Amino acid sequence: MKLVIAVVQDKDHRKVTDALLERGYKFTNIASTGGLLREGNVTFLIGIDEDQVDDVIQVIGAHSKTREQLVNVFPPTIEPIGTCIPNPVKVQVGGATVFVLEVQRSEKL
Ligand code: 2BA
Repeated sequence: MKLVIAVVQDKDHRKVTDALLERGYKFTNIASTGGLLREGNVTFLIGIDEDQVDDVIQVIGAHSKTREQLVNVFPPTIEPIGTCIPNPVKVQVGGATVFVLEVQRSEKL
């Protein structure tokens, strides 16, 4: 058995959820926050058989868009308070960040 962990942007999580449900996958959604942007995203935990991994990744990828977002980066020099102006920098976010882990044991008690 495998555990797919997929971090999906908030804007895409409904489409990913619907598509996974349509195909009969079981999963858990966890509300999460990106370390860099500190914006909400959704982490899917999907327990599946090994032969379903490629299909799950394809489904997630098909419903996760790449977007550009601006991040405020503060200059490295220490300025007196009030004069520190952040430089907005564009970063590409998504489609989805996916990890596939081996599951040693799974029980439903
Ligand atoms: P965030 O941490 O908010 O990152 C948003 C985007 O900022 C990332 O998009 C990436 O393009 C950029 N970024 C983040 N950290 C960076 C760094 N140290 N250097 C340069 N650029 C950086 P994605 O790669 O599509 O990631 C989207 C979200 O997926 C991330 O949100 C985070 O919540 C999660 N994620 C990405 N990589 C991860 C990892 N290795 N481990 C755990 N979570 C990860």
